[in-house]
Amino acid sequence: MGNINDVADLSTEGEIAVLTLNSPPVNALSAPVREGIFEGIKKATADSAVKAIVLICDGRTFIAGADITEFGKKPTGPSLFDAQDMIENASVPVIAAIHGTALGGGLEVALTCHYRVAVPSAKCGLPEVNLGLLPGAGGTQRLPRIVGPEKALEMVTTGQHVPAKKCLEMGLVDELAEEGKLREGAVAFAKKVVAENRPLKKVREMNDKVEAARGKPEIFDNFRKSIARKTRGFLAPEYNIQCIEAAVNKSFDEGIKVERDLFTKLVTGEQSAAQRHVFFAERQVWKVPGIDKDTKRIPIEKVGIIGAGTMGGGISMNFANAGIPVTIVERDQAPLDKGLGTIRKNYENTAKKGRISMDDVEKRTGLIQGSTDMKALADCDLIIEAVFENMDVKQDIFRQLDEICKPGAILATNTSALNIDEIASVTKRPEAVIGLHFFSPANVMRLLEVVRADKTSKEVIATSMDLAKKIGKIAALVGVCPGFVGNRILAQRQREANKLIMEGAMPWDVDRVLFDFGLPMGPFAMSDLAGLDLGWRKENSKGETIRDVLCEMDRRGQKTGAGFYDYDENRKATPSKVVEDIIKDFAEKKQIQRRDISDQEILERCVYPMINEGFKILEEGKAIRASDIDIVWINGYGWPVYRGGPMYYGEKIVGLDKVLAKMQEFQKAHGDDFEPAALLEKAVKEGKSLSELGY
Ligand code: T1G
Repeated sequence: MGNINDVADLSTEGEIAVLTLNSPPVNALSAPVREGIFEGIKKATADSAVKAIVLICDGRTFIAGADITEFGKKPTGPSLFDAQDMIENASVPVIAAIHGTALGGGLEVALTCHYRVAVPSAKCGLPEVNLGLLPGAGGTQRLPRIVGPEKALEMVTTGQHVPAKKCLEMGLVDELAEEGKLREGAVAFAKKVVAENRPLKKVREMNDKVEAARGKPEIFDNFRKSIARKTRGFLAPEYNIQCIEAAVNKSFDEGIKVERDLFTKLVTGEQSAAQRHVFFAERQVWKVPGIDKDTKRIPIEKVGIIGAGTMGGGISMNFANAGIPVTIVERDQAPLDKGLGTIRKNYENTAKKGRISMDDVEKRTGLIQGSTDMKALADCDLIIEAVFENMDVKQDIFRQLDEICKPGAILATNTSALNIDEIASVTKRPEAVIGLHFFSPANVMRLLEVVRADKTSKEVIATSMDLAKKIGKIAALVGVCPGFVGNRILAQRQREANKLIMEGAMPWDVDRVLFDFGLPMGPFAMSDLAGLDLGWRKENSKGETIRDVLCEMDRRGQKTGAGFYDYDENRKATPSKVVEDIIKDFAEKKQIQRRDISDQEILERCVYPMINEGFKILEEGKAIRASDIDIVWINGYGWPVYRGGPMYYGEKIVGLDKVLAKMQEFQKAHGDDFEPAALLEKAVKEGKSLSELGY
């Protein structure tokens, strides 16, 4: 029967037609793929010899959704709905043959097929919520009709990829084919459907499960409560819930109307645009100019960690989780035993939550060995130093590593602040030195800043980026500068937050504004959580800062029941009159005339200097692209993904002209802390975007 178009081929096996799509990388529902389905099904059903049709994909996966790159563009060719109607109303059974990931529009296409067959390794899901969307091609109306409203609520608000075996149990797929034999399995299933004259099972007509939930609003009320905390600020989860509610309380076609209306609101909205930016940014961040698949990689089969403290322990767990043996070195046995004990306790706690088995606990702790002898690191492929922040101590360790470690080993430091070029300069192999800046807790936080030093080789960079992916991190390649990218930008916000509470705001005002903006916690609540005395020494305290005064008063944060806030026995924070008086007193001593400060000014004073610093980082070449900075702040500092990241927010939501104007206004009023970056001025002057300027 031959080619339908460049991405769709129709063939037959006896009375079974096989429509094969092949549109790399993920058979997304681009215009040609939609046309291929529409014309392919049409042609197959027009042939009276065809008794059933198998829809299958070549390449690594079944259809992984709508083509996200087409959003916002004028659609061409048959719509997705046209293609789906062609399938659902076909005169013969259509069987979806699923491998890889049937996601979003891909699963929605499969749900218009009359039957679904999958290989055991396949997964199905409706992850549109992760793009600030909802399944807009009938998924919110068909899924609950198969899996029930409760499971549908969970799937559309988490975007989880459900393994095929579970899909079979839920009725989402009708049969599992042998792994690697999907086509054979699907054709055999199709022949069975024909032989047994099975009906054209239209999911849209399966109403039992939705009708059974009618008149039970508590299903939705309870569900809303259960996800309120983790979906704070997001629009899409609530809209997804409203669609499932419509599936229960309305007819199929009325439900489809609700779905279309809400989908249109989301796809044209600010949040989804930001989340789609982040989707592509998370894929761009791995691409390093000058490094490609031909760049040599150093095999990493054994890792060494120096320091069994909080960071060293957490870092070790990442490698053990990936099955890579780790040797942790500490100067003395006691801190080593303590560190290894903490690692085991962390694993046991995870097992108690049912996320891993006790067998996993034994396997992973079994991969982590301790030693008090640096020579134990001699045969490691990568050594990560994670001791306290002191240049002399770190340089001494790197001199030793230079002597002990085998040629070709990567010597990495977990420093979050010190100059890695200075650390590398004490070794005879600076090309092997790199920064691997993990975030605490290191076994949980997804972000890894990979810090290239002046002499770091491409092999070491390429190997480090690949390794980051292997241990489940998202890595951004950054340059050596104070605070690298994440902390350097954080310092801008911290500085302004401290100035604002002098000028008239209170710590709880600043925290409220940033919390409402979508950050997980404001700077002052964060300091109370971490402990105000982190790095503070009583003997050096001169009472020159609010923090000094609070620590001297033993208000050291949550752990002492008081810090910037007062805390009750449940650690619930309340604004503190004591702190209010201290701040007013401080301002008076510094002859600062306090004034009313609006929430808008608090937000702009805290956020715009962050964006401006991002511009400086780009112009200095300390980050490859603007979206990498967004990835750092979203994955390391809790910047709300529905605001795209600081650089996206500045350019696409606020507008660079407004950011620049405000920076200039603040510079006049508050000094050169607000001096605009040259690249920001250039972008506004030339009316160019960061990507047009090559960032
Ligand atoms: N559209 C366009 N490009 C896509 C794409 C998509 N849906 N999915 C992946 N790509 C590109 C990606 O940018 C990358 O490109 C390459 O494919 C490999 O991806 C109507 C509205 C499928 C699990 O949300 O989750 O359907 O960087 O690096 O790690 O209701 O991609 O190589 O140039 O991620 O193996 C819903 C999104 C869409 C699934 C594979 N679907 N994709 O992961 O590879 S909305 C999704 C993924 C929708 C309907 C609605 C993953 C993956 P490049 P990759 P991977």
